[in-house]
Amino acid sequence: MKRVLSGIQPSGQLHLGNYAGAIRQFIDMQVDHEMYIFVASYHALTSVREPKVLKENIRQVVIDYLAFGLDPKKTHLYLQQDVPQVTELCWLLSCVCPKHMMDKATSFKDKVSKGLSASIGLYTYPILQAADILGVDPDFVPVGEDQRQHVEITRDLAEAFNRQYGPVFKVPDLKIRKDAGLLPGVDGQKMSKSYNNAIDPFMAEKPLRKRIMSIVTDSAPVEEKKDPKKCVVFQIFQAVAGADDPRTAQLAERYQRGGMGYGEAKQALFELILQEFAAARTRREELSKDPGYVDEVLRQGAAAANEKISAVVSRARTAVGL
Ligand code: AQP
Repeated sequence: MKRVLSGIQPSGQLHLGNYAGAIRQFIDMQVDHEMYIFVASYHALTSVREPKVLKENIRQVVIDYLAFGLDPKKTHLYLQQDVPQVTELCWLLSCVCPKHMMDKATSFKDKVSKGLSASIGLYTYPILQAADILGVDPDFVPVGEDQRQHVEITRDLAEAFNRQYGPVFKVPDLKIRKDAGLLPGVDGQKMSKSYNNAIDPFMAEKPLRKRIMSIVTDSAPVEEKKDPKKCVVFQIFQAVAGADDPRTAQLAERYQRGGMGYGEAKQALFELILQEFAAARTRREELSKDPGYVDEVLRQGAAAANEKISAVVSRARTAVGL
């Protein structure tokens, strides 16, 4: 069975971009892959400086993973801090990482330009990510489009290490859903936990509707024919329903025909989200009341991940002469 590794930072509430770009792939792949999915808590230290907030975020990401449909019988779910050998692996990889490899990473510049502090942790973040990935010898890394460059850096680092020390790391393949580009947020920029533009499908109905009604649109009048591909409301609808879903084709047709205002499209998106995530919303409430179950899932997930990473770190230590 092919193995899969991916993670999400607990840097805020998960959103439809995380779902469309990453989590939906995890749910599809867990059917016939060996899955390692984690909460990237060390990574979140590059942006979250409030310990209480970080703790709550970490717990919420686990609950949300489970609510969205990750099944602990098929997926090893764990917290990054419960697998601390990733930091040793990160160091071993840092020592074969040329500085220019980090200089070219665009996410550092993007995040600093959006106000994050330019820490060394943020700068070398892709090396820790490479350690997370290479630590479990995965075949595939499913991520959203914005993570493409980071997974390519992981591949480059694995190859650099293998060139120097012999074949220690398996070089994994990137997996990006063909129909999922980068999902825009309510302001039309990349939907992101930290840009205050995200749609959280677990919001209470009233604020959820308000959020959806705030999505930016152009000022085209109701009667005008519209290009669905240029509209953020449609892009989000398509990401939730799926590109091949008849509801997506129907809405596209309404745009193209004219006679539909953006308010109507937003209402359709609101109803779609409530419908698509009804079961997840109920599950999330139940999980919030069962901390013992969540703890046990994490304990078992960490045990499985630690077993894998111990073997990889041991291989890497021997290779470098430690
Ligand atoms: N807008 C998006 N469209 C498609 N995929 C997305 N992902 C994130 N935003 C979108 C995918 O979700 C996974 C989680 O990523 P992460 O938490 O490690 O970091 P990120 O990509 O930086 O996510 P955010 O929400 O933007 O977090 P912050 O605000 O903390 O930077 C990844 O697979 C990502 O591709």
